Amino acid sequence: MCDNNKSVIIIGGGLVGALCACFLAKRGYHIEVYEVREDLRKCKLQRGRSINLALSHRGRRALRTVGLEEEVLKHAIPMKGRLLHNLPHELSSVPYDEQTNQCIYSVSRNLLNEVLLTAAEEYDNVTLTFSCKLVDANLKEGSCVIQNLKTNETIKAKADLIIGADGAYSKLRSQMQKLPLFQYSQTYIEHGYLELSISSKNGHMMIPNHLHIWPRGEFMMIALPNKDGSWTVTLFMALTRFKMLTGREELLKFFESTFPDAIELIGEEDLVEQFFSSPPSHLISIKCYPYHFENRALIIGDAAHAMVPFYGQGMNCGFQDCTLLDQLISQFDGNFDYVLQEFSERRKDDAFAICDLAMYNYKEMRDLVTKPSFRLRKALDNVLYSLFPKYWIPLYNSVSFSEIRYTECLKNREMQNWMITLSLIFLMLMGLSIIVISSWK
Ligand code: FAD
Ligand code: EGU
Repeated sequence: MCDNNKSVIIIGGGLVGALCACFLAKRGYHIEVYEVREDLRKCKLQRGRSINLALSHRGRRALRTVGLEEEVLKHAIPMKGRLLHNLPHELSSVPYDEQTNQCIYSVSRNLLNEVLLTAAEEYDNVTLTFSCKLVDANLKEGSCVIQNLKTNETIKAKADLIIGADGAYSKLRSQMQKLPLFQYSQTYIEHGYLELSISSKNGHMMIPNHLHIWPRGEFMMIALPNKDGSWTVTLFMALTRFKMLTGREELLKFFESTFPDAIELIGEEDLVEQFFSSPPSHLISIKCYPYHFENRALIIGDAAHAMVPFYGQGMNCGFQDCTLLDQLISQFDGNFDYVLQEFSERRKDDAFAICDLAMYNYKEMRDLVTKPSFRLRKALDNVLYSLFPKYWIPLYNSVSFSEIRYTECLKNREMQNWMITLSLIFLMLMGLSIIVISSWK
């Protein structure tokens, strides 16, 4: 470990905050992490957002760099393809990558968070403080006001750098929003989500090692496997539609017509119980810029770029923030003046691109999944990919299985669209000339 006298405060001991602590601890910075919740390793309550997540290439790279990939993958379940539940009662499997058998992994959010916190705590130069909330920050001074929720005391903490990894509703970002020239935009989408579960008792009815999808246009369900044989199902639906399902009868009627096979999987009683036990959650997409203030403050993860979950990239992208930050610290020899500025410059377009891609997918999913033209495109993508694996990489593939910058993934996609359009025009002209020539004769 190198000797480094600089101090860093990280706000938020969630996935990205805890990982960032590991990255910076390796470099010898003195780190204090403040997390508003209790230590989740001590209170085994499950609450909040998605119980499991899809981990892919970008996230794995970051974990590998801090030496945690193996440990995490031990507890993860590989998903080698999607399994579509189409109506009526038709299942089809669509592998992620037939060429190289790459897969994504289903990991428990809590387990991942535990592994990261424990790894961070193992460094002498890291202290984790729970039940402590950032309530105010003075960016110019590099100080923050932290409230201990147990004792109600507030303290003022100072550091060379304050990193906000405090999620989509970031308090540190709200301080940055007061600065001149700070750009900010947020969108709530019409859809909300609700988590249901398929017990380990029923889990055997699900084809293993897949991400299960029930695509229905206006509605969608996704299920990811858990280590104990159970599955976590996420139902996405317009919030207004959730409101319409007020009683047992309506709910079961809705499921019978929309997700008939899911009733048996979840279990009728469990479905009713789970559905009404908690309100649906909303989904927000946030873009902002810049991510830093002078050499004093930086926001990363959802605090910097919250996205809708329809690409499975939120955490992966946040983990990639840590990789980038680490690379920039190397490149600029730990000079935060350059590191932070460069971070904002380098990350902006990519963060905006993945937010756009995720939002685009939200829209696409609703009307395209069931359309033949969409399937045709998917099939075409795969044929071309198998013919030219280096040159024709389908979009989801470059997003989930490469570290190609998100902006490049998007550009690639646009280029591919052009090539398809041009080929179609070419084919039509060929066809036309054949008709013209043959009628001429
Ligand atoms: P968070 O996980 O929100 O953590 C922020 C932390 O900061 C929390 O622990 C919070 O308690 C703490 N905090 C907040 N305010 C304060 C404060 N004032 N003071 C102190 N602490 C504070 N991503 C994927 O990569 N793959 C997926 O499959 C996937 N699926 C998803 C499904 C759904 C339904 C949703 C909603 C999201 C999904 N995501 C997925 C996105 C992923 O959940 C987020 O991108 C990720 O959790 C971001 O991590 P974070 O650490 O930046 O923020
Ligand atoms: C949504 C909610 C399937 C976890 C996008 C695929 C997601 C995840 C897809 C959630 C879909 C949608 C991709 C991955 C992943 C697919 C992807 C979406 C994980 C284009 C826990 N999405 N998700 N695309 O290809 O690239 O399988 O809650 F249904 S992983 Cl919406 Cl790869």
